[in-house]
Amino acid sequence: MIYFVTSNKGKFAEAREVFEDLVQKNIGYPELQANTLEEVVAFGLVDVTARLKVPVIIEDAGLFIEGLNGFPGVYSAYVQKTLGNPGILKLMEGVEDRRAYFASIVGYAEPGMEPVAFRGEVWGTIGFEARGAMGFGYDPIFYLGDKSMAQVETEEKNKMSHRGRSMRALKEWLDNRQLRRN
Ligand code: ITT
Repeated sequence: MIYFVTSNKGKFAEAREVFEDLVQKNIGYPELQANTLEEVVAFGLVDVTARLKVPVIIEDAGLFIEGLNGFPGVYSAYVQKTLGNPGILKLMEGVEDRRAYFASIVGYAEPGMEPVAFRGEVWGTIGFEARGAMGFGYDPIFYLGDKSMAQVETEEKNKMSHRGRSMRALKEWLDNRQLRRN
């Protein structure tokens, strides 16, 4: 069994499709004001592993918009809460380069081992309007082709998403370690 320390139900539902034995723990951890998602995860894991003496996952994600020089990036959670998707669409008015990517860093640790981290990314574009009611956060304004990520089922989102990729990379690492031990 692995604990996923997160407050975000959407994240948990997606990760749960990759790891069947996952349990959500909404116990919080200090989010460092850092320049990279990797630093946030490394710092968070130190706190979480000090409290939970079991295998744990934490994950930090962000949306990076080319035409806004990578904004909201590490501020994605704060910006989603304050400006929201309407605010981002407004900021994008007149911005020509609408390419954007989501990044996800998943960190894993268990007692007696050095933590490991894996990155996943997906490129798309910021649409001109919000569409769809699935997913969460920035999904309604993030498009892959002519569909937003809020217009596809979790299973389909996972196939190409930043989180699907980072979680599968971790899963592969854990499976390979198991094979090496056998
Ligand atoms: P934690 O408790 O796990 O930290 P969180 O919701 O604060 O949950 P993040 O800091 O990693 O998660 O997320 C940054 C923001 O980006 C947040 O507002 C999310 O809603 C949004 N976000 C993350 N992953 C997303 C995804 O797959 N699709 C759309 N928005 C996403």
